[in-house]
Amino acid sequence: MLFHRGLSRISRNLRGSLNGTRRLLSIQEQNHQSLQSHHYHTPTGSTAKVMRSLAFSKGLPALHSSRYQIHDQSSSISEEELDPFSLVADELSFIANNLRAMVIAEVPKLASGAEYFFKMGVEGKRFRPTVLLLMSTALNLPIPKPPPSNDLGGTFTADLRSRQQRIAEITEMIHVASLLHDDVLDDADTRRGIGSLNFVMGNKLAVLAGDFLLSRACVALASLKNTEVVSLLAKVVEHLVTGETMQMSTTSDQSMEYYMQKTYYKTASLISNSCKAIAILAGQTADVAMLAFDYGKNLGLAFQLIDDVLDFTGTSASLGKGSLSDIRHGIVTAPILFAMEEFPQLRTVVDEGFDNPENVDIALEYLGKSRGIQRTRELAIKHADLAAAAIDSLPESDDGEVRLSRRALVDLTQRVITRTK
Ligand code: GRG
Repeated sequence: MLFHRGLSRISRNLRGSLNGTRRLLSIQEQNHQSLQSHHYHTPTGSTAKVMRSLAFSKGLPALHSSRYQIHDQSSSISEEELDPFSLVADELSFIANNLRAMVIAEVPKLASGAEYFFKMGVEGKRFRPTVLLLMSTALNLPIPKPPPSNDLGGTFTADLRSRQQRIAEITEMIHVASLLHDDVLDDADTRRGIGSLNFVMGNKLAVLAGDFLLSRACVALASLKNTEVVSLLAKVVEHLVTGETMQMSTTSDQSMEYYMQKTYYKTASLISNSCKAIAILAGQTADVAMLAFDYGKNLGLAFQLIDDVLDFTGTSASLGKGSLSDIRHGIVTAPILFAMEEFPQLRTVVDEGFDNPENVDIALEYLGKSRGIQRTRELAIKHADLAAAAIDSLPESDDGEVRLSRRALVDLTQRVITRTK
């Protein structure tokens, strides 16, 4: 029902922007900067393929900063503004209600801990469910072999959307569980503009509430009866723990490669594997599933790289305006790692650690003289472009909703790199 309302909203939007005869979506490549490539251990086969196809068909090093235009035969008109979040607004509130229902617990204290970040007004940006719902529509393609309907206990298409919505719910629950545990580890006192759960109700309850959310996510996951999807999301939890541990282990191996691997585990694994799960539930081919994975992985990496810039700059462009929370916690991120490449003497400061506030000031001074912030932004743009390229490599579709959702996913890659909070 909600889905159908969502679809008619999409159709209305689409009629406005795609009305007329045959149209061609094309990429206007803008960014002509050659960016350094980094290798880290994720299944990057199709990303590499996408990069190669870009190189041959569109000419590297031009990376598409995804300024799309619709060519209406001879004329060319810019597309109207698209709000990815409003395309799935109805479904997002449906999911928010489901989440509140899923975290009801026997013991009142546990219930109030578990529901803490699902209450109205503290739901966060709902970035992950938005991506997953858009991906569900973007992959609404004919499939080679739909599973027999009795495997799922209902008709395939009607059930598919609710199974994909469940992935969005599970993903959000795992995300919130990890935030609760992260705040305990960081001894944080705020989250999403309110007191963090550990600050308000203590560490013990925050850990238990995180465990409880994780267990409810597991129950929901098991109900999907798809072992491949269960394996993907179980792996994500392992990645979250691995990433968090890599971040807290002070190591002399403060390299860009280590940082990107940690970032994949901590931030990008959840969204990339969830995107893949959406494709698998739809019965899509391995190639399509890998493109969905690549989109999520690169979007997640771009998201975190910008997060790391904003930690230094905040909403303004000037250094030191951010919360400086990472560096004060001794966490070395991309801007400092790039600055270290230009000023090797910065390594001594990094190796000493940042318990001494003077070291924070020295590091900021080097960072200001370096291209660290700029190179981090460039790397984020590179990953945002790879995410957009993964969407462009999906099998073509004439379906209006599919095309609009793909545009929205590409639009999100731009929002991620231009965001200021
Ligand atoms: C209990 C599953 C589980 C894991 C425990 C602590 C830990 C292991 C993992 C921490 C992973 C973590 C907190 C990664 C941070 C990812 C990140 C960038 C969060 C910020 O995401 P936003 O900005 O948050 O989307 P909102 O508040 O908008 O949802």
